[in-house]
Amino acid sequence: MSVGRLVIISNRAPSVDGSADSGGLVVALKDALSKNGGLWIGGAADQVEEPAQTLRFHERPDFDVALFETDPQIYSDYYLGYSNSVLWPAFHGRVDLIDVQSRYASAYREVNKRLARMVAPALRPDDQIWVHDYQLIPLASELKSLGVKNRIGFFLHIPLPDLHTFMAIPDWQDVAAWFGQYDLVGFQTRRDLANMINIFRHALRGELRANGHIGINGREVAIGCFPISIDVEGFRQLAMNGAQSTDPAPLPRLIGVDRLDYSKGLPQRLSGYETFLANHPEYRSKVTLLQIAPPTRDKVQAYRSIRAELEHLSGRINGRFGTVEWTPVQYIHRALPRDELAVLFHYSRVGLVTPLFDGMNLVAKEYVAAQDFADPGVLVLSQFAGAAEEMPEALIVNPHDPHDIAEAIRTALDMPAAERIERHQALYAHLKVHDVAHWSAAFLKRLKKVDDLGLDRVAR
Ligand code: ADQ
Repeated sequence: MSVGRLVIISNRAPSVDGSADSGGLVVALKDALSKNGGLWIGGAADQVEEPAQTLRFHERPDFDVALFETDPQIYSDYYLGYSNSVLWPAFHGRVDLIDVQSRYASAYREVNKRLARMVAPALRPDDQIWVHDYQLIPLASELKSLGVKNRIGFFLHIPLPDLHTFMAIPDWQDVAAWFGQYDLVGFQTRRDLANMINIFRHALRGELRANGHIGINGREVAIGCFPISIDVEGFRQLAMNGAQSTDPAPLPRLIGVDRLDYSKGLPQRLSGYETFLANHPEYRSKVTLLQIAPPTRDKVQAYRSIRAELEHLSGRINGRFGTVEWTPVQYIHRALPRDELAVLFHYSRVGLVTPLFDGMNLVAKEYVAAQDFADPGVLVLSQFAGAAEEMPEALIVNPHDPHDIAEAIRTALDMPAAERIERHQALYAHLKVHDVAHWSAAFLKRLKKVDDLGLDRVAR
């Protein structure tokens, strides 16, 4: 059968005029969307007191964008509340940070239900639907209850925790059942995939089939691992072009670039750097750590706390080791343009990517893409970043152990050029093939296969 339009649904839509398309997901999906007159449905940037009851359509030359509006209070309970104060901490293994409020759970269900009511009339029978991320897990269930028959795929950008952590979510069986309503559920890693199988088994008596599908109550759910990536060539070009007109860093530099989020292990990273300076006095005044961490979700208490903790820690390290001429930690808390980031990565001797738990972590891939082939820097990568499954040639660390981080920093700084080149070549060779276009093509191919299989079943 012919493939119809691709319909992407996500919490935030791309800009309606294409002006802010540099984000990875838009770049990744642009080609697939423009091929068959695609549609991207997502939340409007601003909430309004009297939201429209239908989608607002905008035509772009490459694909259409349809926005949905939400009331500010409901949006806050859905987005900051259930999505980012229940699901985000639970899925990142921080059950201590879950903030259970019944109005959060009902807003989450309500937004998904409303969205489904707006989306259903806009669909055509041969549309392929691809829903993104944890804000929209119930959407397939809501669409199907409205009679939508299209195949629906889902991709989870964040990690899926183990069964017992998942069970800390109130009504966790409902969340598992929502996943079970998709035709294809995609994850970043084999780790997440194994957790899904276990959760399906316990919550829904799911049975793993030989073809990798899970049988749930007489229907089949395909699951798969599709590690997301970046526009490798594009990012490399940014770095190389920028480097031509920029000077290298005056001292060997360590770099960290993260949204300010407790999952990113920033205090642990700074402790690791502090341990490194304490244990290796010969490096004092010889290196700097540049940490770029723009605040996000700062209406949520846990995010305000992490910011205060980081400011305290960087101040302490600078106070303890700094001199009139040398500042050990430079801490910038705002976003930088991508071309500036690319050059900063290019001229940094060590990339520090040490999350406590992360779906993938694109910074790890950007750092590798931005390196000079002849004199590359070294990636220090947490064993808990999804990226660690694909990047074994990085120096893999336990982000909870400051001594492990400290020793990896020393190893990276002392590493001979031949070893740096060898490790980088292996990392880059993998990355070049497994870029973001590879990711979206793999997911869509699998969704199409599920679609074809499903139609076969009906035909027989
Ligand atoms: P994030 O948690 O946002 O994404 P990440 O994968 O690292 O994490 O992506 C962050 C992006 O924002 C990168 O492209 C990075 O360069 C950029 N960025 C970070 N700090 C910046 C700054 N100061 N200025 C400018 N840009 C900055 C979620 C999941 C991840 C998963 C992605 C994609 O949490 O695990 O890899 O989605 O699926």
